[in-house]
Amino acid sequence: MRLSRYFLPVLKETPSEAQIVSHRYMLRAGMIKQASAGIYSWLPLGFKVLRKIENIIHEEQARAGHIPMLMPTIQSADLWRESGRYDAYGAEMLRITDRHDRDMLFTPTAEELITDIFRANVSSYRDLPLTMYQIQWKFRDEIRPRFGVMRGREFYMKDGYNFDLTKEDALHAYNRHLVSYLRTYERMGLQAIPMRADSGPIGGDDTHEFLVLAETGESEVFYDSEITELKFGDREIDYDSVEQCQAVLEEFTSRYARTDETHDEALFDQVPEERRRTARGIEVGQIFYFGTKYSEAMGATVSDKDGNQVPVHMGSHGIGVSRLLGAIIEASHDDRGIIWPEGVTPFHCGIVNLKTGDAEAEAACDKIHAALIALGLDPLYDDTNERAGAKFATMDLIGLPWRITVGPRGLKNGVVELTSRRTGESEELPPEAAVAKIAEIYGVA
Ligand code: 5CA
Repeated sequence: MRLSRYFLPVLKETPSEAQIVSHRYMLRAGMIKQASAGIYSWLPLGFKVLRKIENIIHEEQARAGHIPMLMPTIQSADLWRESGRYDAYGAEMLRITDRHDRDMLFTPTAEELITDIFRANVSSYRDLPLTMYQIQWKFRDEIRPRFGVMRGREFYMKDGYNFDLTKEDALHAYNRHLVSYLRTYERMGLQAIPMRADSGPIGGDDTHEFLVLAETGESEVFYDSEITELKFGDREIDYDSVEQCQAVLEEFTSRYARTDETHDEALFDQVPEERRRTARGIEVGQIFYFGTKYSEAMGATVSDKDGNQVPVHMGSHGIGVSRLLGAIIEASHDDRGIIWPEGVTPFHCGIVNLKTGDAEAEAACDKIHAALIALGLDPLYDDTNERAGAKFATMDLIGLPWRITVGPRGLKNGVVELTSRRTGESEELPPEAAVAKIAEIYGVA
């Protein structure tokens, strides 16, 4: 993509309404624009990262055997009356009346609608287990929307729902989600720690939140520092294996890690003092097992092996897709801007032409640009007339992990410069070698 043809409305000034770094950088890098309180337009650069995050989630859900689908954002209140949540949800629910005076609402989550789909179509234990999920916009009329996409009113969420015959099966689904979430967040360059939490309006006894440690996090967290040394890495896992999923769950949840909602001082005191940590965290996901809460209320039953009608055991599993952009930036930035992890970067690398108008430099840039595209990569080529300093500042702000700098002086010696955004280190090498290195980094060599 040539920057001269792209839409990247970067801001020089720091917007005064933004209190935390991720919000400031998302506004300054031209990723989002507030439409009204807690509601944002996703400008091209922000939309690109949102899609990357979404794709990682889809890939990891497929790996775990979960089935994608899509439900509407506007739902009928009647379903929510069946579960009792129409009244219980309170002021956070945006209620709408249509032209026929029917009560509708903008979905804050979708346990009711998925349960309705299930009960209309599934009647036998033979069709279980079943896990379906969607990535869809949600609305919660938060009393204090703040920190940009971190606590929005409209936000993008992955919500998955499992249906199982027994509690045991449903707990396997819970464990499977925990494992797949560990992989999902690591692919985004994040360490998200599962912590025992409180279930709130979703209900149920078993629930873990996934927290990214960051000073600006809204939750206070207490944990054993050994937890931060755990990595899921690229281990192969059989998601159908109860034992394998259980083992990962135990490895990642046996040490003390809780949010302030469930913190237990006496238990925490049993952690060796030098390993006790109190910090703040951003909740980027939560998984729930709530048994038959919705299936009983809404009559979602199946016939078991003996022909008895039994309510199914369920859980739901959420990822804050739009919040993740903020969380990743909080975890990965410096005083010049964002530093995107390779897994979610909006463009794979930047190309900066130090001397626009110089025929040789332009030809070299064009060639690098074309070579990267031919490899299936997505570079951003700054072909504008800005000064070199301004071009670097923009590249640093928008946080592309790699930059190739092309100038007449280097070209005389047959080299361009390849710079890492994270370390700031540069090396000089021939243009073809720079392209080959980028290809290798992204695994397309
Ligand atoms: N039905 C369940 C699981 S699908 C559910 O709604 N869970 S939740 O309430 O925990 O939301 C899932 C995730 O959405 C949260 O972990 C959080 O990362 C994100 N989220 C929740 N509220 C907001 C908000 N106001 N703005 C941005 N993200 C949010």
